[in-house]
Amino acid sequence: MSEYRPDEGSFNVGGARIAIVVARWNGNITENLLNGAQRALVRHGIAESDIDLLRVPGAFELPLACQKMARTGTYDAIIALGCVIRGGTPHFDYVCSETTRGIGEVALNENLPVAFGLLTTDNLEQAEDRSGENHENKGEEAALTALEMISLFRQL
Ligand code: INI
Repeated sequence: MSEYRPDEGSFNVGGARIAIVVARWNGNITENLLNGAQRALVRHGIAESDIDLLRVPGAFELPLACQKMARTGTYDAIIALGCVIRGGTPHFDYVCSETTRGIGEVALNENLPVAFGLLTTDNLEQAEDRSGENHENKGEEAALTALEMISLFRQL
């Protein structure tokens, strides 16, 4: 059970343009994260025509793709979605840590909200639990976080 719910009531996001970058690895999970993110954006009044989607091979490719999207200067926020499931090798740790570091770096370097929607789980069951059609969906959570950050920065 998630301990955090974004403040859903009061977003100032009219006209916002958002890029979603989604990894194809574990695609059955990441497509559900994408559905969750799109649901949340549309529910908060973001026009479908203001949401652009870019698919990349795996989580490791997310940071560079987010950076490319940021540098178009088109978007108010970017949402990065991926899923890394722990296997028997250290590969999991390398992919997770580099993806996490890279996404954080893009946000700071590009001065843009980049929401971190990377599921990192021990097994498929945990990944399914966090990508279903409910408020535990981490894609939805990432989208709400992006909206909150856009809204917050408009107040500054
Ligand atoms: N990429 C993922 O998105 N999830 C994974 O679980 C995963 N595992 O387990 O290896 C994964 N690896 C691929 C990686 O993200 C890159 O696409 C690849 O290394 C090529 O750069």
